Amino acid sequence: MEKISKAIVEFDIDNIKNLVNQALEAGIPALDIVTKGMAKGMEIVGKKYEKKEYFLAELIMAGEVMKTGMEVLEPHLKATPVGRKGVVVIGTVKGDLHDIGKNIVITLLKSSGFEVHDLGVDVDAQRFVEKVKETNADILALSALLTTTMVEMENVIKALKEASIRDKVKVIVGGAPITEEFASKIGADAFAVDAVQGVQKCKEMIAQKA
Ligand code: B1M
Repeated sequence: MEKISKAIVEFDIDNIKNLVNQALEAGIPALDIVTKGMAKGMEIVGKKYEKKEYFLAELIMAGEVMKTGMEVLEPHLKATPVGRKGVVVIGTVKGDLHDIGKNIVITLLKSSGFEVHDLGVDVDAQRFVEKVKETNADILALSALLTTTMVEMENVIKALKEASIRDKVKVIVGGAPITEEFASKIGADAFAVDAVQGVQKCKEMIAQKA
């Protein structure tokens, strides 16, 4: 796992698939490889960026290495979904281009039986509203990684209210700068610290709706 984390920190894109396969062969669960291996590497990259040891180019390279590793892991994260749990619309809010965490959330939601509509990154409030209406979604999941874009989540909730559909859809928010306090301040229904908790909270919200 240390080697995997190091491969992210040192942008070893040529080796990441091998290392991930080795970890799988050693019996390490795919989800642990994501959370205890690759995500740990990303945390180190983030710290190096804060200390100005790394710059934007390094963030991009680390992101590419993580995505390459995820290509190997995704099929292993996909369990056979049992039944249809509910419909989720998900996206990264306006102004924000981070999608690695969101994509992990999507993989786990799908493998738990949710029908997921991914709007991608840099999604404006109106687009979320349109997609929720179009799909009759049970849950709207918003992701933000920047302190400058997390405020956009509140605008999405306002837009849902303006469209008179706030009571028809549960809203869950996640991403590194998001806290429980922030979620309740902006009127979200739930907050998730990571992808596993995100899926758990989505299941709970569907159970409450039923
Ligand atoms: Co960016 N970046 N970045 N970056 N980047 C951070 C977020 C930063 C914390 C780095 C740092 O300074 N330490 C910092 C934000 C500071 C702040 O706002 N306080 C930052 C910055 C400043 C920037 C730029 C402004 C840099 C610049 O241009 N000068 C720029 C902004 C671009 C923009 O968005 N407009 C930028 C750009 C980028 C890249 C594009 C190069 C790249 C992203 C590539 C991509 O996503 N395709 C990138 C990366 C890779 C990072 C770091 C290093 C890693 C993010 C990541 O993928 N983590 C990041 C540092 C860090 O987070 N430590 C950083 C791994 C991932 C698995 O975790 O995304 O947190 P995470 O997702 C988790 C949970 O948060 C949660 O579950 C996920 C899985 O467990 N979760 C949800 C997320 N969404 C959820 C939704 C849910 C539930 C749970 O709903 C149900």
